[in-house]
This record gives sequence, C-alpha cells and structure tokens, in this order.
Amino acid sequence: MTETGLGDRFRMPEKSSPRRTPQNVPYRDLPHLVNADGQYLFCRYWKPARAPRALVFVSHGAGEHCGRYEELAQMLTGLDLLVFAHDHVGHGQSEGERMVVSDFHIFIRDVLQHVDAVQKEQPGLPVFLLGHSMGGAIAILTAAEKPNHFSGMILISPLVLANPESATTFKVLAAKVLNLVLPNLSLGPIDSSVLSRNKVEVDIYNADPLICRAGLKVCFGIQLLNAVSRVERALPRLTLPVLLLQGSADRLCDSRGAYLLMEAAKSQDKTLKIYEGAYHVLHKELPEVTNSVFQEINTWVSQRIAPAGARSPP
Ligand code: XP7
Repeated sequence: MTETGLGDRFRMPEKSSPRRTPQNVPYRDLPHLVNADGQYLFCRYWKPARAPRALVFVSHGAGEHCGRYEELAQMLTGLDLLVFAHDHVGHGQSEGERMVVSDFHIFIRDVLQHVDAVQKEQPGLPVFLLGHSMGGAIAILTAAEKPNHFSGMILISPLVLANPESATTFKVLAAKVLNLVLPNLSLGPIDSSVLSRNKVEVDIYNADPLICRAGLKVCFGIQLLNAVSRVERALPRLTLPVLLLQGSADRLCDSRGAYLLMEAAKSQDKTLKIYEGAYHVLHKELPEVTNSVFQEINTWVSQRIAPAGARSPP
C-alpha cells in the first residue's frame, strides 16, 4: 500500500479497488476505453504485420462479444487492415448490467468514440464497419450519423426488421405496456439451435462463459424495437458501399430485412448475397457457407482499398 503518512483512513482508492470486469479481471491488465458515462469497455486490437491500409471496426451482436470475431479479424489483418472492436455496454468483458442499455444510441455513441480514438492514432486511413445482427443495426446507425465518414460497411444478417412472429402489433403494444410495469421481466433466451446448422458452433456458443444466455429483458426488447424503427428511417441516408450477407432460413433476422435494405439504401455500390438454407450466424455456419462468407468479404474489401504500396507517403 502507498504510504500517505495519514494512516488507514487515507488508503489510495485506485490501489485498493481497481476497476474490474464482470469476470473480476482488473481493467488495468486489459485494453479498454472509458465511455462518456464513465463505464469501462473491453477492447480488442488485431494489428497487421505491415503498415495498415485501412481500419475496420467490428460490431458484435446481442448477448455475444467481440472475441467471437477472432477468425474474421485474422483474415482481415492478412489484407493489412487494422481491426478493432469492443464489447458493447452490458456485454462480454465490458461494464453495465447484462444486456441492458438505457437507450440504443449509447451503442452508437461508444462506437463513434472508439473510431475517433483509433483514427487519431492512425490518421488518413479509410474506415470500414463490419456488423452482425444487432451489431449490424449499430453499424447502420453509426454510418447514417456520419455521412461520408466511412468507406464501406459489411453486414452479416443485420437486424433491420423485427422477426414478424415475435413483433406482431399486439405483442409490440403488450411489450410497451409491460416495459412500464415489469421492465426486467425476461422474454426467454435465444434458442441456440436456430443460430447455426453447424452443431460444433452451437456447442461453442452454449459453452462460452462470456455469452449472456439469460433471457432477453423486456426493456432490452424495447430498445431493439427502437433500433429497428431508427434503422428503417436511416436506410435512405446510406450512401456508402455495402456488402450484405444473409441466410434464407434465418429465423432471428428475417431475410426480408436484407431485401428492404437493398431497396431503401441510396448507396450506388451495394451487393447482396443470399445463402440458401443458411441460418443466422453465417460466419459460424456450415463450412461451405462460412468459407464463402470469408472469401466474399476478402474479395469485396480488397477491391475497395488502395493496393499495397500505393498509398502516398505522409
Ligand atoms: C428482438 C424484441 C427484437 C451470435 C442478435 C448471438 C438476434 C434479435 C443475436 C427481440 C425482442 C424485439 C450469437 C435476436 C436481436 C438481434 C447472435 C431479437 C446475435 N449472433 N439478435 O453469434 O443480435 O430481436 F422485442 Cl427486434
């Protein structure tokens, strides 16, 4: 303990209680940022061996965490991209009540803070967004908030439309009423068997201690519904290049959302690839799907960044 000469009454607060992750690891031992609300967010950085040609922020989905993007990030660093991510508030190794956010915009605000910080370290590089599911909605709203800031966006089964079975007019109304009286009531967990046809990947999901498998709370459902309506209004403001990947048998984010995005986004450069029969987590699906997803992303990004060595020196 640091000696203050004033005895036990003046213990250094930072030394006696360092901020710790929900898993009880001190943040001082981990890459992290402090968001505008003073919450600590766990960060990951995947750096290429050579000078980076572009930056990619990875936005994970509901209940999961950015460690699940290791393989995608490795593939992108192989193209000399600097990949970075954080666990959204209430997720993984970040602070915040599990799967709770007071307003969906907090996720977008934190992404913009992280992007700003990395851009200050690596000025002049194009920035891409990669988002999956709820993380796709976050990416869409982030891009819409900063027109012309991002050079492109990769969306893997993004949340654009609420599942039509679970979001009937009656259920949405019921949820809004319920939110006033029982905001913490659980709507039940995601059925992991609908995530992927790859049983190994479903087992990995079920065994991952950083995944929040508790039921989705009513108040979080409301924020997801808010996100969906904000995404719908944001689509006509999108002008950046978009690569959209979607499974036809996705029961969590309906493929109709992907078609709506293709129709409503103003981007000249937009590509949709539908994987027939595939479920929700395309980057962790059957090998034929996941290999193609990696290949499509690789080719698409390669064609939209300057070739290696073509950048002007500072
Ligand atoms: C709602 C409600 C809505 C992985 C993800 C997890 C899927 C979806 C999951 C629920 C209630 C309104 C592991 C579920 C939101 C988006 C998965 C539920 C990502 N990917 N989802 O690798 O982000 O949506 F009232 Cl809209």
